[in-house]
Amino acid sequence: MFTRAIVRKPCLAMLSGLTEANMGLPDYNLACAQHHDYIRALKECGLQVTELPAIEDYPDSCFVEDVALLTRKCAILTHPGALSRRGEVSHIEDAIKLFYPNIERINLTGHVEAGDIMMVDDHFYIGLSARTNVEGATQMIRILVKHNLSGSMVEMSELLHLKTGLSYLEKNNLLTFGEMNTHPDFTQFNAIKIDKDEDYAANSVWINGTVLVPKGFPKALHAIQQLGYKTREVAMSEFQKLDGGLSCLSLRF
Ligand code: CIR
Repeated sequence: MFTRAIVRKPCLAMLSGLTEANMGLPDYNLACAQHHDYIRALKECGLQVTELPAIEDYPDSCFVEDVALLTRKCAILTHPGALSRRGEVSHIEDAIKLFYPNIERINLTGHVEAGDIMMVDDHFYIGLSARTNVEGATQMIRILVKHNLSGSMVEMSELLHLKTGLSYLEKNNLLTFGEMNTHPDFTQFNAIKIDKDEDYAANSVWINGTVLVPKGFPKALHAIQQLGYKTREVAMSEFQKLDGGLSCLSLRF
């Protein structure tokens, strides 16, 4: 179960955020309204939400998930592969230290963005992407093991982040898309394959029995409901334009 979440308000500079989506520029006011509803959804799932202010210096700073990994036992600050995002780390540290007295960190030779990390109980799957390298993943696994957790590296070649194409919904259920549909590391799970025309919904988030699903993907929504989950749709169009999924907008712990 999760009890808390940390989010950061989108900044106006999000219009120059990193993206390969080719979906046009986000509408800032609509993004703020969607972010507000996202926070409401987290609260509906029973979470106490810490809302951090916007930071104009970092266009992608609302995607807080990438700059830290928060586990049951420790917090680990990452070292993002994207140069423009590295300065976000010290800002999230200020918020995290209120909840985790001892904070671990990935040091400079390694790159990790936690959008590449999927938690399954006490095990952490770490995708090797353009943003997370072997050195970063090796450091991450070393830290996890020190805290009696475990980690493994996942080869990938097509997705931005591991969780762009993968979401663990507990009870052995896994949403998969694209290269993750047949990935050998995940054959033990009950895979729910997301169709290509709804790929964005492969990033959905389980919180305390409810699954947050991006709005506008009816087949994915139905498939998740068929598994017996309560669902809550959240409009995400403005964040999708920046390659940002539902999970990226919060740290849940
Ligand atoms: C980026 O490219 O870094 C941001 N525009 C989107 C980050 C999305 N984060 C995630 O998937 N965990």
